[in-house]
Amino acid sequence: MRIDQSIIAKQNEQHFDAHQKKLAIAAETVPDLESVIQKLVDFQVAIPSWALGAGGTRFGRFSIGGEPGNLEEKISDVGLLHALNQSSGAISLHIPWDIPSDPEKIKALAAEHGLVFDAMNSNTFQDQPNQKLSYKYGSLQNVNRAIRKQAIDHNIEVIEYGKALGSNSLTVWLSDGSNFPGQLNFRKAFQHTLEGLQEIYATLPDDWKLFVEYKAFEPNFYSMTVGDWGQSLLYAQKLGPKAFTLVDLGHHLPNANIEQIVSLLLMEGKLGGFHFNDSKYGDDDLTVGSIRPYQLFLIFRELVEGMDSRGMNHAKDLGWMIDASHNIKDPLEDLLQSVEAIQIAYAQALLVNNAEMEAAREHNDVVLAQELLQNAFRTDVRAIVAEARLRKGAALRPLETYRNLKVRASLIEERGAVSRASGL
Ligand SMILES: [Mn+2]
Repeated sequence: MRIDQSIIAKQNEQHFDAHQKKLAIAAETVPDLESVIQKLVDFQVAIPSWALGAGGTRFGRFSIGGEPGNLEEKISDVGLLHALNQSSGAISLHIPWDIPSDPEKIKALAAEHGLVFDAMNSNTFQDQPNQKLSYKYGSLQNVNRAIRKQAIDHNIEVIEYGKALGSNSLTVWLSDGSNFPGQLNFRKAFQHTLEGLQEIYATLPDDWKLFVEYKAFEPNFYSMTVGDWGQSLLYAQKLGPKAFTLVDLGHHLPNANIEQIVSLLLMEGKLGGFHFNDSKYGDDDLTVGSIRPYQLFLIFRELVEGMDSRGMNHAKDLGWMIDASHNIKDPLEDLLQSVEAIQIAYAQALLVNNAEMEAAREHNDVVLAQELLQNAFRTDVRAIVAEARLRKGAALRPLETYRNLKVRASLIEERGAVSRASGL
């Protein structure tokens, strides 16, 4: 299924007058409206291939119907999102779930949908059919050199697939760690992992980046070998200038101050990419902005301020991606909600006046500093985000348009009610 731009334009007609009125109100409160709109026009968020089907928990999985069954269908689903919001112009692949049998053909198909390939993801957290050696006791940290070598070779293979598709980054997330005290020598586990990452890093093309993603717990519950931003930063610093830390919002212990982490990583030039989701407890992988929208705003505020202080390009210099899972929602609806939540937080963060904020801080005016943040957070920027979409030929109301066009029903018609996406 494809959505033609003329259909979207037709859907937009009925909302156009109401939109203009809301935008005029927003224009009165936002001094630099055009610049905010332009930044939103430029901003793209990558969609992971594994978020397009229903996700499961340890207890069960409930198919949504019409899920993409192969890489071509996954690309087509991201194409649908991109047609609706013109802000999801990249797809992130996971190997071996998404091995492209004919990279040139896959690249051409993605281009037809206006998509490029974001970071490639390797997988050494589960055993594949016909795999020689098991990752039961870890991959790069493993005490067995042959197992480490297998994991290294896999990552190098993922880089090769990425090169063929025009990607330029590799995200390594390791489930390595231990479940019980005494199981691991922490220093040996770290050293083995570092040596493995060094071998992978050595094969990276010049214009590539290596993202080291950390996670506090799960699947291991006593220790994780890349457990927090300090460990990730340590690896990234030892690896070299092409290695960066990747922050996944769900990968922290409860109540961690993620905005402070982001600020310091940016200061060190070591923040590489971002995985958006939301959570109440742990790695819940819920819709972005559904639980803690103020935290999301505070993170974006540090991102914007930190990138500006280093003269970075908001749209290009960091990897922006959603990493979520959908147990009970239509994944495409969930992703439309997530992209919108990201754009809203980004737009609100752009409204904070840095000079006023710094002046308030210099005077220890705690109250004013808080007011400046909350005034921005409490500004309704939805019409501004919609205007950015409109200028790109996207839907004023993506979710409503998706429902009006009965996209899920068409996908079920096309692929069947029991189709199941590969992945998590
Ligand atoms: Mn992630």
